[in-house]
Amino acid sequence: MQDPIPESNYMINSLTNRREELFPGKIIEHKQEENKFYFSSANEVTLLVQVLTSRIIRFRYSPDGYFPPDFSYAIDPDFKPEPPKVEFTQKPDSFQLTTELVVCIIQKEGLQIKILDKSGNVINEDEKGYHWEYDLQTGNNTVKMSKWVQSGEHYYGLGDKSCNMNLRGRRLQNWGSDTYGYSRNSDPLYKSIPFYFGLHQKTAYGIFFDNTFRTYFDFAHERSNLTSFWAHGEEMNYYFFYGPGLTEVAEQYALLTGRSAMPPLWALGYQQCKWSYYPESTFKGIAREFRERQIPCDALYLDIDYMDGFRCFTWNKEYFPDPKRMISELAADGFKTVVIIDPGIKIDKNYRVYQEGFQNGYFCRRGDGPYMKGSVWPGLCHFPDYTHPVVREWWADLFEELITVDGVRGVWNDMNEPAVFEQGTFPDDVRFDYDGNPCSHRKAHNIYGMQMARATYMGVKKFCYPNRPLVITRSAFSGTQRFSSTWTGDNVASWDHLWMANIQCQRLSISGMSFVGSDIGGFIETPTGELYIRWLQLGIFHPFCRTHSSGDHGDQEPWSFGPEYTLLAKKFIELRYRLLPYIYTTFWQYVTFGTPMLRPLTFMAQDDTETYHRMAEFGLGDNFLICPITQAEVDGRWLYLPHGTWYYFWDNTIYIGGKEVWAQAPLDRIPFFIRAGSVVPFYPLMQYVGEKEITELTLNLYYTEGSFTSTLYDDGGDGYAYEKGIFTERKFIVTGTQVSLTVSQEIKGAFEPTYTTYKIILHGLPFGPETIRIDGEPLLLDTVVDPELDFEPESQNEKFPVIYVRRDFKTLNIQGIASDPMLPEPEMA
Ligand code: MIG
Repeated sequence: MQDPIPESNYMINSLTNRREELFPGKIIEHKQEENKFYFSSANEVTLLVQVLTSRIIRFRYSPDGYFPPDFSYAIDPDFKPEPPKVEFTQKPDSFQLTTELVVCIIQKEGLQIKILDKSGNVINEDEKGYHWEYDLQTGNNTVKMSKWVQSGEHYYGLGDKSCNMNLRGRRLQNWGSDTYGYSRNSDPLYKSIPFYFGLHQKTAYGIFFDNTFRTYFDFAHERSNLTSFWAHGEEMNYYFFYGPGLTEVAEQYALLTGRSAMPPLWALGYQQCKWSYYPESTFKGIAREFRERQIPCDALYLDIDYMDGFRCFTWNKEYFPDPKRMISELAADGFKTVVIIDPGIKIDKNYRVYQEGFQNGYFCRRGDGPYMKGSVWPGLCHFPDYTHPVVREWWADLFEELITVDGVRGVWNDMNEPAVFEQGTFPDDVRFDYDGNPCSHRKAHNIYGMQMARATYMGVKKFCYPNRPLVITRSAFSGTQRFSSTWTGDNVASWDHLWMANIQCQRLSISGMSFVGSDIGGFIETPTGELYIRWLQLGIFHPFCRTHSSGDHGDQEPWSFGPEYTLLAKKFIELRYRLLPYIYTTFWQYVTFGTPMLRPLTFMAQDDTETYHRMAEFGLGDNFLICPITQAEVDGRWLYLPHGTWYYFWDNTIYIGGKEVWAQAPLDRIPFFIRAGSVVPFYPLMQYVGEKEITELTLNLYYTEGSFTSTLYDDGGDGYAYEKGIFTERKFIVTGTQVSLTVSQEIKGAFEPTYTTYKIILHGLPFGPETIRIDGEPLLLDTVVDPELDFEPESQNEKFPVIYVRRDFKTLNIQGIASDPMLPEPEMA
């Protein structure tokens, strides 16, 4: 059905299609139920303001005084905050709700909202505020919200967008789409995350518009002083989050929409994929090559050709005669096998999954009754209605054999926008259960992929137990992070796409989905060796690290580009494995606090307005700053270092941040900085997670003057004991002066790691160590030995002192004499 509203036109309707905009009248009634405040207008509009916490406020509007059942796929069912203290007051023209952190003013005439902080600064303010249009064709309201742009305001977020980080001046929409070979500014893409950040006067807030219809966001695009958002149905229902930090806003959003569980550690290793590796000899050949070349790798993927005629949950027995044997042989060599599963179920009377779905009514139906048909890889298919709880249970159980018999360890969900050949997606009239709130595709489209990933997660989790599951999905809605990791879809082997991969992953990370990566090297076409290496250098700093490409375009394994590039690929994948304990700790912070793992520069230095238009630089966790090279044939780049003192990882040059610096980065380096004062844990080199028992953990300590605290989380890397508190959180508090260095360790938790010793490598010490004490006991100087090279030859770290200490030490104290000529003077850049 054609929507008569020109999609590009919101506030200014075209004259021919003009519909009446409707507005609330004056508030004539109000009531309070605990933390819920209802305001009703003379024309029956009702506003429900629900104060969830001192910094999260929900606004829900009904045009006719009636609220449908309160149901959302996005909100984490475990989010049940204690209602906060709210003070309610009435003024002649307005009502006022005051929490510990914000003041919310509701205008009596028109219901406009204004939110201020406690110092009286306006954080967010409605222009027209809530208004709507009635659509005779669909019976839906187009629900709208308009807000003033504050002076100097910038906008970020919205999940999967390939445009510049800062969204001011743009109009974007959410309608999950299969966008093969998309480009910079293509919109919409695969995922729908209707959540944005506003930042002005160095203060941040966020808005999550919890509406699954096609949504639009206009950030001062149509009118330079207005930001608006609207949807083609359902309610105006949004959440306001107060920061004042951008990171705090991201954490509030993650509290509300939920957090991921800890992944199995192997899922943070390097993963290799291809459309497609088959038959068995090819697949195993790839595995053999990794081990022969000693390039670490944990997971190998089977794309659609492993199936029998693309029928989900079957095997092509010609290519893979004995999957169970093959997968267990690979497992013996440390490889986990991940398989793709699409939503389209082939219409085939002799196919069990089809039969079960057909007989039980599990497939989506057209408005007039018959099952919906659409063509995808297997030919004509029906599609499960994952919005029905019984269908999700059925779907989850379909994984039993793949996992418990065949030994598959992870599942990859694709085509779940949902994508249909020729038509793009389902027709609008297709019906969904929507967990007991029946609706059409207009409403269910954007959460279809999420509910598929959810059902898949239920199954993979159940059958992998006691191991942890891995699910990866292409489509997603807000909250999908509770079930799945994700990737950025069908990108292209081009420098521009490398640039985009950086922006998209950062943006997904601040939008609740940190477990994210791109197809390293590009999915479509073939990268040059140089592009592949530059991409891999970025990819090892993304939480999800996988090379994937389409088979029509040549080989794309780490060794596909010639010996010189193979060496470089090996070096960077090795670095990934050394960094695993740091990345795992960062993942735990994300799981526990909702903190984005990838942090845009502005999130690292919100007080520094220089950062507001920069986007290439990003943080991974608390202590790293990375900036990829996205240009051919360069030896380095200019980048902006946030304030503070930083070590250049490759040569330990010390840089002072708060300015642009040049990072020398020929093809064997990526600009990678470590914050002074950090303690960065390194694993010994492994070919896959769990290859060796770790008996000694390396801690790279980067001297700082003053004090800095780093975290190390450990829980053994799999299983669920961590949920019962069997993990350790270690804090290293580093305090340096010109002639001394103290490290205190605070340990929380009951997990016993396998390592009993730390090997501490001291970087940038400005003095020669004279005496060393560990918990008061002297440690003989001769324990200070030349370390073996712990990572890179060019770091000259054979000159750095190394100390071996027992794992659970409390205080390490090093006293020195200033400027030992034996040690290199830190070079200042
Ligand atoms: O129509 O399964 O994005 O990663 O290799 C293409 C084949 C279907 C799209 C995915 C891609 C995958 C491919 N799929």
